[in-house]
Amino acid sequence: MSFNKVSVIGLGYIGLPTAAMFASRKIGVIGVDVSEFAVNTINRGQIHIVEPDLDMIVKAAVSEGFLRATTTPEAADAFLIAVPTPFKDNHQPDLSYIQKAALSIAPVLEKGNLVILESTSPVGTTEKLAQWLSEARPDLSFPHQIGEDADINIAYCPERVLPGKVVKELVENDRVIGGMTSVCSERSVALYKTFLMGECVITNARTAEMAKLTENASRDVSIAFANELSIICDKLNIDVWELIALANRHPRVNILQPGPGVGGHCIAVDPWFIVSSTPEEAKLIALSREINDGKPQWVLEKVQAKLAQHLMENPEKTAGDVKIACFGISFKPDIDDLRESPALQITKEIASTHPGKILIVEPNINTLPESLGDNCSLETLQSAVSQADIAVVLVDHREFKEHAFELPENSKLIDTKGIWK
Ligand code: SAJ
Repeated sequence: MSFNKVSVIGLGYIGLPTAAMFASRKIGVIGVDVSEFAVNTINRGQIHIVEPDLDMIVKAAVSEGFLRATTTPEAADAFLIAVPTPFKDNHQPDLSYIQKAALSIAPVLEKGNLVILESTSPVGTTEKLAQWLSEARPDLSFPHQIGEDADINIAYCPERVLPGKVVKELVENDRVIGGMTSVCSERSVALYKTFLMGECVITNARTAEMAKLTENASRDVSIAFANELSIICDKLNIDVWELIALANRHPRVNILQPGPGVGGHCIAVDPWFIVSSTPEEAKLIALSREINDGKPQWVLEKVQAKLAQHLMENPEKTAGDVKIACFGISFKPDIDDLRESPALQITKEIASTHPGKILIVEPNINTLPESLGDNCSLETLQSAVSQADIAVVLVDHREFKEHAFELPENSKLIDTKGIWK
């Protein structure tokens, strides 16, 4: 059952911290990534992603010789696959990264190896993985062929860590272990228990795949409810934040918070994997995706309406004179991650249509993405507050919540996070 060498395929937001965790328990780890930049950065003891505390752990793991990165897979006792599973234009899952990872490890697989898929995946992907591996290595036997006695063990064990708290949650969260056989599950538990303090809960691979999708779809549906409430309340002239706080005093009600939409690379993507397998049945899940994806457009319409109102009240001005300040462009508070960010999407849209200046406040970054045009500038909080004709709060960063701000007289506020109401 012991694992002397573990290989992690995909050194991104999940793979790298996981590799570092094994290495911190003095297990030799070979990290594999297609990006030479990522591999070189890690081999220097540095990290190419932003995640609190990860830099120290990687630095120690590399300098003590327990973590090494490479672009070509090598033999190991266990392989963990943590590559992206995006969706294609039609919301169908793109499994090509998993397939490529499988084909890349197939030549170095040896009898007795354990292969774990961690990437968020539609139901049935672990079975596909077993099929791809068995086609590439007909000399080895696999669980879908002969069950418990297979040469290679395969399991699906989803990651469930929260970006920004990965190092803590990787160790503390319970882990769902979906082995293709009970031997596959037992070996996976033994591997994770080398660093895990949380519990390992065993199920089958299909249920484990669906569990991961269900967790994120559940959060998406709950946020869609909050977002729908915010639109209803706006029409009925009710403060949605007060309303939710009141309703949440009920012992069995726990409504989440509305916002400018749902971002990130998980919650806005994973529910589509349920919809793609069962399009007729997954009605609420699909509608929730549409409600959350529609929220940025609703915010943009609010900005347009406030702009028109401001121009009516200030007839000496043209639209080019109006400064719009956007507070926050990351996908959620207190991180620098701009991927799939509704706040960035809204800001870009404003910047591409508004003839005046766009003042952007994002305390977690030093330079604006190039995709934002020349009319955008990165400002300090104070500077943007003092100049804004229209202030659009898009992210509830700590810095924004800590102070009460006086916007200039006559300026308009659109607060999608309810912090400056
Ligand atoms: N959001 C709201 N209102 C809320 C909570 C969140 O609008 O009340 C928005 C956020 O602003 C953000 C988006 O939802 O745009 C997603 O943020 P998040 O903090 O809910 O989740 P992620 O994407 O950072 O991480 C999620 C987590 N899943 C769950 O909480 C069920 C995490 O545990 C998963 O590991 C991760 O997805 C993943 O990798 O799948």
